[in-house]
Amino acid sequence: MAETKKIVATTCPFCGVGCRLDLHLMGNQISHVTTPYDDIVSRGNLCVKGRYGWDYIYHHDRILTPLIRRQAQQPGTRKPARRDDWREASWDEALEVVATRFADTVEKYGPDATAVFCCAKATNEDNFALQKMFRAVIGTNNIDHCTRLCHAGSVVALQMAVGSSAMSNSGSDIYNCDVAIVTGSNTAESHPIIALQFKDAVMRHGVKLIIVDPRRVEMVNFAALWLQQRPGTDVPLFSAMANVIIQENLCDNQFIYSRTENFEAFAKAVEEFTPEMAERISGVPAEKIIQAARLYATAQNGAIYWSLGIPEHTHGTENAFALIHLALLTGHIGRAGTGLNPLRGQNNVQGASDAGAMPWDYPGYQSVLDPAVVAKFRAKWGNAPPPARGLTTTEIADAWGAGTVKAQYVMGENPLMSEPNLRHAHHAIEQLEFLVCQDLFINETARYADVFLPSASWAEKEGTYTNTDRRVQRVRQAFEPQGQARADWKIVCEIATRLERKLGRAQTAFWEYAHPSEILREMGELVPSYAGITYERLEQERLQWPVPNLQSPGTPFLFENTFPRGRAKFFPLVYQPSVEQPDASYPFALTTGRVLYHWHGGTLTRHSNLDFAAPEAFVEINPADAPRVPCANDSPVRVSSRRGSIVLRARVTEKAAPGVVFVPFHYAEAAANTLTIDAVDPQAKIPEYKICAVKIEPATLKELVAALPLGLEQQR
Ligand SMILES: Nc1nc2c(c(=O)[nH]1)N[C@H]1C(S)=C(S)[C@@H](COP(=O)(O)OP(=O)(O)OC[C@H]3O[C@@H](n4cnc5c(=O)[nH]c(N)nc54)[C@H](O)[C@@H]3O)O[C@H]1N2
Ligand SMILES: Nc1nc2c(c(=O)[nH]1)N[C@H]1C(S)=C(S)[C@@H](COP(=O)(O)OP(=O)(O)OC[C@H]3O[C@@H](n4cnc5c(=O)[nH]c(N)nc54)[C@H](O)[C@@H]3O)O[C@H]1N2
Ligand code: SF4
Ligand SMILES: [Mo]
Repeated sequence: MAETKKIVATTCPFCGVGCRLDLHLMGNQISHVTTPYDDIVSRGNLCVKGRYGWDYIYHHDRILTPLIRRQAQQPGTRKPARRDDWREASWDEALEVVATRFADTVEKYGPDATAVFCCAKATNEDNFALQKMFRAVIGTNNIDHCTRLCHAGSVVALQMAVGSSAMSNSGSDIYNCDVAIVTGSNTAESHPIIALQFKDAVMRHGVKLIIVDPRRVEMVNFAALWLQQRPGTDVPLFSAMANVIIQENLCDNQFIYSRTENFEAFAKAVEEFTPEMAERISGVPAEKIIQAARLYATAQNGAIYWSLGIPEHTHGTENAFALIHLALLTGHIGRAGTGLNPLRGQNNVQGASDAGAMPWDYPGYQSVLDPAVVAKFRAKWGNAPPPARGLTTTEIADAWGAGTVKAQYVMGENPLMSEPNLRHAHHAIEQLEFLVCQDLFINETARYADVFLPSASWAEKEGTYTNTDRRVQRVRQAFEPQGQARADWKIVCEIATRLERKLGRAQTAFWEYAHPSEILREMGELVPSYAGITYERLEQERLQWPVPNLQSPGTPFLFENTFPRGRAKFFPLVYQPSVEQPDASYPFALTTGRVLYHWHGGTLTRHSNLDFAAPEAFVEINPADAPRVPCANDSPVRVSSRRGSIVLRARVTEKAAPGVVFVPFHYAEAAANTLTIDAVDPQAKIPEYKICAVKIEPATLKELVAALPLGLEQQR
């Protein structure tokens, strides 16, 4: 019988741009993927990941049966498993083990001896259910996800300065502005379809881009002005722009007077940040800083877009403040074509945060410290933890090592590739008493697990993602889960029910959802900005929150008349250098990040055809620096920091600034996080991924090959 052909409209599972994907199906097989020309997000274009990168869902390494470790693991001697160390189990047995071990931990040590990593790749509904289980059934706020490793500095600064942490405008809003600052963003590789719109806006609509980035990223080719600063010097650089704007009276005084507070203290503090002082620290010529300040301040509509070059520092929160100040000084906020726009990374990191996958907030950024909020959630769910902040991702990993968190639940994250200073992270995870991982693959972290629960992929389940524009979009099931895989929210609800019974909790929290639309409805009842979002509406509309009621058309840009905290607030800043600076022993600054073809720890893309396009790790080094190693293009080198070393190939390129080398963190066999430092921003708790000190020495081909076979293969 001929297979039936059909097309299912869904949302891309990779990045926060959130392009629509039309899956062309032959039975259970996706034959190819397209996107409509009139789609509001993709506008007819997809990058290589959305177009071709989804084939990992059919990879033979995918786990489609629950697994249990044959041998019990003891704290302190927990070892990564090989294939033979697992046995297949029924769902009933695996779920029972997980519920029993968590219930035992809670009874023996209390709820805060458990913790959960939620998943910015899973749906709003998956994450809402998971954080609800930990709050309502277990009773802890030890709930976090990769947002901590990502835009945490931006989130904290925006919350403090304006009272809302999401992007104020949209990616495609670039067409409405005349000048945009784009900083700390390798947009062309990390948000490719937004980058395409930026390029189009430059080439056909006369938009001027001010690119501020230490690397010669592709967007520099489209820049009216490129400021190439030393990593870690954004506070003096952007504060000097503020200084110029005030000195030359390019401020919007009416806006400052009517909508902000603390301007005087800020203006005083910014006096010392002269362009000359910023030049000395950042290496950017004072003249260029002045030019950039004038260009942005005198624009009709000026926008700021940024990504991880800003928050991933020990002073990431201050970096974000320095950008926020520019918008507050000039009044470039609250209109189309303006705003403060942290480009969010994962397909659903905005949604997972909205859904409460965070230790300091219930769903909808309602503080865990507010007794009224706690009472509201307790009334709805029958139980809630006492008003105290839980641990963040980075603190949870430390608590494994300290033995205070004993049972860990990981849904779709890979801390043993994504955390900084991996040697420390490996040591910490060995101390756990119980670890359950729920994923599509046995990634580097799941190799340490006691129980593995196989999740359905995005193509096999229903739900919603919220993209970087705050746009809530449907994920639609194209075919039934393969093997015994189950949707994340279903797995969570099963465990929650069992846990309620074991812990003798009143069975008030309702876990019998028939469909994820019921979970979103519950979220809407608790989160005002989601109140008007329903699956029925999402069939017709692509709503951007806040959507306060069923009549609201959504909100394309925020802060038109007021800020959630009333007046926006200026924060006087001082310059603090990065924790680890290059010196005689470790003479290069290392910055880490992404390439177009790969995704984070590589679990997805290294199981995809995309791996053929970028199969090998590399370190980018400037041609002027290569003789210092010495190395030639493609020759093997050893990169070492005070924490570890890796062997990989040199890529000699002008994309790297002199003195600054770049390593992508996608490759297990040369994991960049072996090198990075685990110092964190004291306010946001985000690690300093964007600068540490390294040395580089020639290595042999033999040493390069010794790092193989690939980390992913070692498990066989
Ligand atoms: N292909 C691909 N795309 C992705 C991802 C992926 O893994 N692969 N991940 C997604 C996720 S979760 C995220 S959060 C985003 C991240 O998106 P990006 O932040 O664009 O990604 P990075 O590669 O980390 O790039 C950081 C940028 O900051 C610059 N930078 C380094 N140090 C500094 C500094 O001190 N100051 C400033 N101003 N800039 C600096 C770097 O040169 C680089 O251009 O990408 C998303 N998109
Ligand atoms: N050196 C360095 N380190 C970094 C960064 C950096 O710039 N430099 N960036 C940081 C940033 S911004 C981020 S966001 C983190 C990312 O860090 P992580 O979130 O730990 O990394 P991912 O590789 O995206 O892990 C996602 C996992 O989810 C699984 N998965 C995918 N879809 C689903 C699903 O629907 N359900 C379930 N249950 N699982 C699923 C995948 O198989 C994979 O194992 O890394 C951080 N680490
Ligand atoms: S830009 Fe992002 S959302 Fe769009 S196709 Fe590429 S990875 Fe997917
Ligand atoms: Mo991220």
